[in-house]
Amino acid sequence: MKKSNKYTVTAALPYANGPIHIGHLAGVYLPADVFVRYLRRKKIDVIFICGSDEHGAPIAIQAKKEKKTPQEIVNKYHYMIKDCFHDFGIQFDHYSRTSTKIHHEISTYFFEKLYEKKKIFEKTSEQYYDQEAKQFLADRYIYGTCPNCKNKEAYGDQCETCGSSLNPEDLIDPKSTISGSFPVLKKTRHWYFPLNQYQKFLEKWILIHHKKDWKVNVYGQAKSWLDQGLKPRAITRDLNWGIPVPKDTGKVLYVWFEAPIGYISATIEWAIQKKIDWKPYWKDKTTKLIQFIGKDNIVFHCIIFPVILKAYNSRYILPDKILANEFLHLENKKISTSKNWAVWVHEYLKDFPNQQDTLRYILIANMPEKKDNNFNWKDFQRKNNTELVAILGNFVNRSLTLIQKYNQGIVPYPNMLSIKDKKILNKIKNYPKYIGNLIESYQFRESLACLMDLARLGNKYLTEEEPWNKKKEKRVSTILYVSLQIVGMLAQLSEPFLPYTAKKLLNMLRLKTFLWNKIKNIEEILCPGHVLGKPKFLFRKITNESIEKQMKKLEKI
Ligand code: B3M
Ligand code: ZN
Repeated sequence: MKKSNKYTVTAALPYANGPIHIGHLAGVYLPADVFVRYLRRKKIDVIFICGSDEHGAPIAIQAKKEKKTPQEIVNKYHYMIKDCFHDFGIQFDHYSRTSTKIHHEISTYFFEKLYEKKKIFEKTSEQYYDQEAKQFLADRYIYGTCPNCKNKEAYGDQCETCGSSLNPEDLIDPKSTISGSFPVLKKTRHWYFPLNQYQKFLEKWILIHHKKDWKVNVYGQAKSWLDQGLKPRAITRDLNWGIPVPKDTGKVLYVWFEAPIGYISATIEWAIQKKIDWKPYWKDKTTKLIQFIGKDNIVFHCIIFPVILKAYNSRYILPDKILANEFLHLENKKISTSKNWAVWVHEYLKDFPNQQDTLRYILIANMPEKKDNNFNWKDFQRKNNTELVAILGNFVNRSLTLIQKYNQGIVPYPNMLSIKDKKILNKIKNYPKYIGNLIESYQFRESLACLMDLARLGNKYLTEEEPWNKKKEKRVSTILYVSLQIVGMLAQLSEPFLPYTAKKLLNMLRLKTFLWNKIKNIEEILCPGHVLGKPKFLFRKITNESIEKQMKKLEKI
């Protein structure tokens, strides 16, 4: 990892129009959380920023559906989402929201500055208008067939199937999502951002500078947009829910103009609370900006937000990495919030109390890093029972139970180490580097698999050495000493992935969390004479009944 003073890590601001589901976690929030937890263990100065995206058509459409005001909708879901992330162990430094005064002020200031610098221009054009609803239609107020992948429910600003960004006029057979009617074209005036003037800058920044180090899916989408040639894009909307356009009535800032500015306003809000300077996190060129987003947000983060920062030109840093996973499906069908085809995280936490790490494990193990992947309840049960319980949990429990039985819970002196013992003790010292390198290259599935290899290595060693059949021999102490070093390493290295398990295990071992670099260089994690705590089971089996209950819930949909 190239030397950097600070890291600013952001996760896409979820629309506050509904709860969080497993697709959100696997796509955006879990990889970001693993990455930040790891940076924190390297004592890197990192801030982890997120918040609720509270404007735009998705909110107003949900408000209409629930017969509530947009403010009532965002208040309901903002707190639900914030609590859900907290209860699932996603450790943001600050989770804000875009309806805050500070965000309104900063977004308006960005707009005014761009206006003063003549970076935006006003244009009257014909836009789709719903004569029944008496409303202009943009973004999710209009849907139709995607010109690229023929998805019949593509929105006016993006297609959730192929992730491409669209304009309403791109849609085939457009219809109003409000009244279902065919819209007419009507004149309206908006402020536009001349994206086309930044074509050369973006080609250099993305196609040359980031050609090698951006994920293929991110680079590919950004490239396809650049290859089509950038066009001016409206940054205001004829809506009444959102951030008002200065000195203009009935118009608000386009949600995708202001929402990414939410990363900055949330940082400022956090820095004010902490009484520290926010600018190093956004204006120090040695700071790395790492952004975790959903696949359908790629263009907004690779093209629009960087260009706004560039045009604003106040030394803002640009994203160093933009990580977008592919989609996670549920029982081989696309997760759909509107059809309620989802595993809602708040419901999971109720049905499987204190089993956050089981879901963390399965979602990281199945993370759709390079292609869409699938979550199914049978696999959830199988991975928990045959990997977490039978390998990681079993190895730890056997080691700690035996040490209680044979040595009153005290780490023994190793006596004579065999060649095999020495090889294992040397081999486990490489795991902090193996796992760290994989996390630093954003290979989260691989890094978790590496952690499980360490657990398999311990389990295999204990099974082969059979200390329970050598009760009277000195060899037992050596076997348990080696096993405990592996247990200690697992306790230290599991934290970014399985924070609840790591905490439980470190308590049992009466160990503190070490810095990652200390684990790499330490001679032994558990020294002879160290008194261990009482062993408790780390995981419990997932029963057929609990899975059948989940399947029944899905069958009713
Ligand atoms: N609210 C997420 C979405 O498209 C969108 C992200 C904003 S990040 C600034 O569902
Ligand atoms: Zn499409």
